[in-house]
Amino acid sequence: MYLTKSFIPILKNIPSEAKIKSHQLMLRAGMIKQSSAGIYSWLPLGFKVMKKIEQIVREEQNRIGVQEILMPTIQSSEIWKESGRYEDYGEEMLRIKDRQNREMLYGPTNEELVTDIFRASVKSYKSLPQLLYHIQWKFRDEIRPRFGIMRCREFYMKDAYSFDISDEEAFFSYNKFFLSYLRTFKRLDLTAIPMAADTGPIGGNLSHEFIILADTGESKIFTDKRIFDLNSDGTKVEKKSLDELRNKYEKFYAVTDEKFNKEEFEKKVTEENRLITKGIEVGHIFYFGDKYSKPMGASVDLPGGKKDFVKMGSYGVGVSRLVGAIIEAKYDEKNEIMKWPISIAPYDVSIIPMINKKDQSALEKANNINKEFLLNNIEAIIDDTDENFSSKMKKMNLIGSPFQIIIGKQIDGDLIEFKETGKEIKKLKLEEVIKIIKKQKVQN
Ligand code: P5A
Repeated sequence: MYLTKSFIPILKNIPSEAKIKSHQLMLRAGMIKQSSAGIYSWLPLGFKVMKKIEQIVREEQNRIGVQEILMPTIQSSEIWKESGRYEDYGEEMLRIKDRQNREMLYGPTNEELVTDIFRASVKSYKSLPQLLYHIQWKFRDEIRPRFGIMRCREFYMKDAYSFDISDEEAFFSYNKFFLSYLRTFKRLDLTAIPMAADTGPIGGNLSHEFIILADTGESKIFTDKRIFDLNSDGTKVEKKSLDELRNKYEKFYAVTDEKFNKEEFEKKVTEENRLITKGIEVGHIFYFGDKYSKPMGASVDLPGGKKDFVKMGSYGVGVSRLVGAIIEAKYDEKNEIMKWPISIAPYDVSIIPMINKKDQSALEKANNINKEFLLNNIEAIIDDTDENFSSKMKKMNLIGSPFQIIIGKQIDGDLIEFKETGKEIKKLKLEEVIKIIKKQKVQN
């Protein structure tokens, strides 16, 4: 893709409304555009990143056997009245009336809707467990939307729901998601720590928030530093190994603000291991038993002829929030360089030919390199403007491809000036460059 043909409306100055670096960078790099308070359009660069994150989240859900569905954004108030949450949800819920004067709403979450889908067709314990997810826009009329897409009103969420026959089976499902989230965030090159958390309007009494450390985060956390040394790479999905995995994490004190207890913290964590800091919540899992299945009558026949309400949990990942969270974690503020992990980078490589009206030979070389890249499934953006070197580098550092190729006026045989963004230039042959990029793509 040529930069001159792309729709990447880069801004020279930092917009004054943006208070944190991810918001600033997303506006400057032309990734998003605000359409009204807390509501954004996603432009090509931002949309590409979000779609890649979505795909990784999807693959990891599929891997543990969750089935993808798609529920609508607009829901009827009836099911929310059945569960008792219609009033409880308060002003965060956007309520709408249709032309028949029926009360509708823009879904802030889908526990009721998925329970309604489940109860309509699942009648026997033999069909359990059921694990369903969708990736869909949500709307919460946040009182103070802020930090761009980090806390906005319309956002993109992956929400999954589990239905089990007993508490024990339901904990197995819960632990499967626990493991799956550790894997998902690792693939996104993030260290997300599960922290015991409050359940708020979703309900239940077992819940973990997955939090990445960031000074600009809104969640205050209290933890034992040693939790960061844990290797989360559990691969077996057996009950016992999953219990062990969760225990491994829960052995360390790690809680959010609402769960904090000073006495317990000081008793369990020695002074040198105490960490009180801030983080960004990128995922949140809940176990709430029959909170929805009971009032909504979602029961199944048990082996002995009796009936029981199914035990449910729900599991959320903030897909759109992750775009900002990854920027917060990866942006090098001092050098003004963004480096996306290759698994989600909008482009794998930026090609920067130095050209002017008279001499276009570097662009020709860029085109030839790009032909080889296309054959090797490597996606490049070519800066085909005739701006000077430093302004080209500034733009490309903002776009954040993991690799850059610089083609100067002096074209040096078949060697290419290649670098990992933010690192030293190396002179390599095209085959070697392709090898390096492909290797990183495979690893991720
Ligand atoms: C779990 C799935 C739920 O809604 N119901 C279905 C449960 N959980 S949650 O914690 O409230 O949200 C899940 C994740 O969504 C992201 N998120 C947001 N992202 C951007 N702007 C917002 N206003 C917003 N609210 C929630 C978070 O990443 C959260 O962990």
